[in-house]
Amino acid sequence: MLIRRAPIFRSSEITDERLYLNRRAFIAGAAALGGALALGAPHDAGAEAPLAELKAARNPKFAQPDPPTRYEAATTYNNFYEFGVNKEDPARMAGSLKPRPWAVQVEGHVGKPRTFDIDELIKLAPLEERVYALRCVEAWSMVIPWIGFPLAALLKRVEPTGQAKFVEFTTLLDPEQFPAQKKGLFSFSSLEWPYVEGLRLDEAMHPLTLLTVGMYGKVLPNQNGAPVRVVVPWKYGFKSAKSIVRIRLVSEQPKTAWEKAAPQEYGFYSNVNPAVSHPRWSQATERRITEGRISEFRRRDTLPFNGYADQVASLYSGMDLKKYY
Ligand SMILES: Nc1nc2c(c(=O)[nH]1)N[C@H]1C(S)=C(S)[C@@H](COP(=O)(O)O)O[C@H]1N2
Ligand SMILES: [Mo]
Repeated sequence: MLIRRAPIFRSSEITDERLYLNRRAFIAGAAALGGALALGAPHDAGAEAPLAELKAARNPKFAQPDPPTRYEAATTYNNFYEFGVNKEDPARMAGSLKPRPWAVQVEGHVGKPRTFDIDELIKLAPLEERVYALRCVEAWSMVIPWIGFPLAALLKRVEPTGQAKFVEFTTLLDPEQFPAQKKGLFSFSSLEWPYVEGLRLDEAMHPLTLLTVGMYGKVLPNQNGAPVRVVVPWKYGFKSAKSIVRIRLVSEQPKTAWEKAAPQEYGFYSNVNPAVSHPRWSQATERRITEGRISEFRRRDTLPFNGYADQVASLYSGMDLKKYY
């Protein structure tokens, strides 16, 4: 019999962001008065280095009714388990990640396998800015101006063969850069490393699926997945793998890190679906973390496919989305 790991996302994590951001606001206020360092605010010098600007024209086809999430929230309230399981860990710890030099291997069932240096990869197609909502499985969401180009542009370049049915994404494995990958550092078991995610080929080729290299007019902060990640806006956030080193076209459905950890909780498809609850909490509503004060986070109804149903529902016609969660 398989020994099932304990579920990793704790139910407490789905309600604690108010408290968390209140503490941030308190620290920021204290800093204005007398210096955060004197108060022992957690900061890692490496994560504070100014980021290079990355300009891209906004694509007006991808807009959101809500204003963007404050940059401060989008870069200090993160899930990136390679840096630890707490929301503040990535911003605090991400200075150890070195996003240059960086190579991305694109391989598998393709006519032209190739390794791209990150600086060539960025130039493969025109960069554009798209405002997408990203809905975390923990029932919060953010509105972020991402910068990138459709993943399809990269995939077409390597010429997928008829055997390619799925695309597998693999995050860097390097305990020197990702402290939580060090064995024995944590008393509980987290995910199996490296982080692996996957999409069906048609999902990966869909024009909404963005190969992402920046946000808010800058290159990606380390804690958001530098130097390159995907953003798949109609799926729960964990499908959007960060700090990718390998993209492999395969014939079988990849085994993802979250499925291995808790298959009853995190399915392969993970399309945002208010009608299908997570076993431990509802997915019917979410808190959208926007620009407002903490007290203004609005709970809103979660939309099927996170509001992108018009564009993607047809990918799943005839499929039982309760079964393929
Ligand atoms: N490699 C890796 N990618 C990851 C994660 C992770 O822990 N490791 N967390 C995922 C989850 S759960 C979410 S919600 C998004 C968060 O992206 P953001 O921090 O840029 O908002 O990243 C996803 N990508
Ligand atoms: Mo998430």
